[in-house]
Amino acid sequence: MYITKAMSTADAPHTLSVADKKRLLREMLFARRFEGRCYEAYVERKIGGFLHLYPGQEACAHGVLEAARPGQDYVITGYRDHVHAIKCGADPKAVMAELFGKETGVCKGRGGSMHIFDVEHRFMGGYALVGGPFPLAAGMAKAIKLKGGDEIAICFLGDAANNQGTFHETLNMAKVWNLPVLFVCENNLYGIGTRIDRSTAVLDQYKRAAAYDITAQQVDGQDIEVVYAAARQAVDHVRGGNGPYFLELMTYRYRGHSMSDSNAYRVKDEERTWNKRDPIVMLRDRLIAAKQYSEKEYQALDEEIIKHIEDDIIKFAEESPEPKKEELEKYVLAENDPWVKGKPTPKGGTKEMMYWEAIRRAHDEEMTRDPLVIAMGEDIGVVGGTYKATTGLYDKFGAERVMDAPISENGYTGLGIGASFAGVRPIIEIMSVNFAWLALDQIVNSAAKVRYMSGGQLTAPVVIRSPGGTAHQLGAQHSARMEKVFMGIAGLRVVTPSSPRQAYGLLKSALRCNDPVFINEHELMYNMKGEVPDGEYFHPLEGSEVARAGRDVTLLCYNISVHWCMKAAEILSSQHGIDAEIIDLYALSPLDRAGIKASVSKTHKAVIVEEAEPAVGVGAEVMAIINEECFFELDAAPVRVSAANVPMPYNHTLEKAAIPNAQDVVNAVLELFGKV
Ligand SMILES: Cc1ncc(C[n+]2csc(CCOP(=O)(O)OP(=O)(O)O)c2C)c(N)n1
Ligand SMILES: [Mg+2]
Repeated sequence: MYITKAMSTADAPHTLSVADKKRLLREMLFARRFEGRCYEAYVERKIGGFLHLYPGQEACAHGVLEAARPGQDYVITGYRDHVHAIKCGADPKAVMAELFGKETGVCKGRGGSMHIFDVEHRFMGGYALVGGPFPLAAGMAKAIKLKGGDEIAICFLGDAANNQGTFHETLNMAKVWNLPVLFVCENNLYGIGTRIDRSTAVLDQYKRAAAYDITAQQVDGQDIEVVYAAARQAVDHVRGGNGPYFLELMTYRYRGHSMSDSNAYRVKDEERTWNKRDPIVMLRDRLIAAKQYSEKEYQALDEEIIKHIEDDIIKFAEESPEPKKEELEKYVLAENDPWVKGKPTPKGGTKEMMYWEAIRRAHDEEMTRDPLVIAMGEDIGVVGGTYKATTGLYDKFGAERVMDAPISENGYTGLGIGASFAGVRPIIEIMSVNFAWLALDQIVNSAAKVRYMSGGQLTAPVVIRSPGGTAHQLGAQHSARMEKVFMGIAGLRVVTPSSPRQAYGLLKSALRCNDPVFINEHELMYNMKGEVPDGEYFHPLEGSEVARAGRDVTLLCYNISVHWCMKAAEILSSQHGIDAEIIDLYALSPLDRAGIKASVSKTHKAVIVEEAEPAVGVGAEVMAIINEECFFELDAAPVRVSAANVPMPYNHTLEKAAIPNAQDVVNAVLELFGKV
């Protein structure tokens, strides 16, 4: 049995009025019955998937949010989220309809129990990945700070979430950047069936926060008056500009972790002890003892709530329509976003500049235009970026907008995504794409999915830039080409500039567009020179460019491989009389089906050139499109020129052998023409 010693009352002067206590009793009892009815609906198979219920913990959400400004403060939680959403102002009918998977649900049936969103009431979502909301909350706090508002961000999570890296990364950033964020740890002593003393070295969670020099307190989470008093202190601290606060609430869940959990791992004594500390019973009995309430009133209230849930809420959910199958793909990306098409090239001259200078210029122009555009990443501020792309911006825009991030890729990427939820436009630089593996949870599960799972309520308009590719003998862990990973993620746009003009124009459009955009740059291209329009230029985020018109064969390529193909085309033309057309696939997601089809249908032959390994890659995807769109136009089977399927070797000769070059492209074309 594990029972915490922390049953202290907060030493704060804040108290609830009798009227407030009665209202909170009603709200908590409603939550208990609502969740109980969810349980039954699940057994009846009206609700599917994972269902995590809240009985036992009601005083946590209600006590904290009572002390805050629900509907104005930004609130985010894990998957045990129904009650928090309702306390923020979500309509219980729409929450139940969501659980039933209906079109009238808060997220139009796209989210479900673990992903309740009600952005109108600033309930910014429930997230299923344990620890995921930490940096998102800090990001919303960053947005509040930048805009000068007096809201705060509140992050509710469980005890087990504190063992995730995001906990440590976020607490560090929240402290360093003095962010208005309140972390509420609902310590119910378990992460599924693993009791805290079997998984966690430091049992008192508030001590872990204190290690980051964050003000922290641990109180009894079963007593709503205690929770309220402590939360008032915490909220006042955060709203007062004193930085983050960590509030640990000792609590217990009365049901299994989720519906599939039989709860067999818990000791009866422990359950009995905590059952005696039921937050609803404690408040009710206290009111009755003070003669402010009667048993009869309570019975009547309970009956009224049960009837309301049945007659109004369940009925609404039952009778609501299902989402339409034809709308399956709605909410993946922003609809009709004008910036996707870019803008025509401006009239006037051009200027030669390097790739890094073009990126820097886009940052500078956009940050000058909009004070809510910020840049963040490792070494981008004082140093000006590993590849110089943010040179001078720190001096010009200051540390609040050009943020030197700690080495916490998942953390600061999540923080940028969270900031984008609340109106900020972050440009996140990940120093090398190899480090983006660490940020995949936030890119994939937060940025790319949030529009869909919220039924179109919330979007993450962030730009994430990062160089990939093989440079000079950087070895296996610094030579990744990850574009194929990103282009497989629904809800994320992927572009990859092959020239300074594209680097400038794609960043400008990406920043204005309402979708998350990953910009895949290349380590070897930052010093490449090219002409960039003098006027503001917005490159389309979809489509492809004919980099060289030709008759005989289509070379499909992107980023650095466009340059190999240009060289190869010269050789093919001058030495072999073959006129190659080069299609620059600067947009990798979505890929330009029409552009690929048009060129291959004209030349009847295709070679796809990629720097990455062939498996599950850009070439494989383009081949599938050729198959689907113009199989009968082909004179020969399409060919891929790809890297070897090896972790990149250090040795220079081996490295060269692993990566394709212009001659490999020439050879592939000659083979296709039967000339070798
Ligand atoms: C990243 C990740 N790892 C594992 C899981 C599986 N999982 C779901 S809930 C959970 C326990 C979390 O416990 P805690 O944070 O204490 O919250 P509680 O469920 O007690 O409210 C685990 C391991 C997950 N959803 N996400
Ligand atoms: Mg827990």
